Amino acid sequence: MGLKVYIDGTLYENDQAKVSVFDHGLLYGDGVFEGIRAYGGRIFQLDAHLERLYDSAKAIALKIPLSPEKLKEAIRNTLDTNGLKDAYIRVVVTRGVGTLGLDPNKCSGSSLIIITDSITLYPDELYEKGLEIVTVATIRIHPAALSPRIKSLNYLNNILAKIEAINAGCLEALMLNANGLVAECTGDNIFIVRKGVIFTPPETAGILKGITRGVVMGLAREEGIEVREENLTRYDLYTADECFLTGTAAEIIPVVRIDRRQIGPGTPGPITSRLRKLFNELTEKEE
Ligand code: PXG
Repeated sequence: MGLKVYIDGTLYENDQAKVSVFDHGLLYGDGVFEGIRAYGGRIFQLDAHLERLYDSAKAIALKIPLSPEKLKEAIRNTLDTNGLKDAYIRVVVTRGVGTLGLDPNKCSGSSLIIITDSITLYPDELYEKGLEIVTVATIRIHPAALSPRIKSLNYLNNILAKIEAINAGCLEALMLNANGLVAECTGDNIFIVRKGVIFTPPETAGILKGITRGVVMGLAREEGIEVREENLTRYDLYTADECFLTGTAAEIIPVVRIDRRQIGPGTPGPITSRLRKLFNELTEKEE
């Protein structure tokens, strides 16, 4: 028996977990989602993920059919039914079944899906050796067009960037914003270290406000390391001592080459390694 998938209150066998072709999530990418991890049965940063999910939904005038408390129960129950301890949880809310036409008011009501599975974004060895990324021509979508703060089902902007990166022989893309400033990667936030200070682009650079980003900023500050949210250009990246990415799937991964230029000594830096250790310790204890 495969893993069970929750759809609108019912747990279905994997191969029976289906939605309508008239769901606006499929037809228009009209919906929102979250990617969450569980470590040893503990769901990491659940409240922060749910807050972002409800905010994403609110931003697109989408009603989530359950209260945050009931949604938490449904997530917990799906995870337990599948007997998963270390897992990746995908919560998806779609606009629901509607007519052919954009009008969300013609949809019968939103649908809630919970998938629990595993995820590996990058090969293990890259966490030791470091990742190579490349700046792509696809800019991050302008916040006035569609706010990157919304974790929507429409990921084409990021997918186009990912395709460019892969075509350039890299696993991840660096995306700039419409002003040419550093925004983020396709599924991760970016950080650099320069002279012992950590820098990361501010929300106003047009990024997803990553949960891992927030956790890592907190860990660094607890360690007495200064963290600044400042606009960055590629100059700042090229001249950095260290660079790393953060995300639920990637956790913390060192970056050692950007646009074929070596960053620092070309090996993961000491602050990156320290933060990775602290992050792992946190996931081993935090609910
Ligand atoms: N930026 C973007 C555009 C993202 O999609 C992050 C930053 C990091 O945010 P968190 O909150 O995860 O620290 C994300 C998150 C996947 C996958 O399937 C992608 C993400 C999360 C989980 C899975 O590739 N992206």
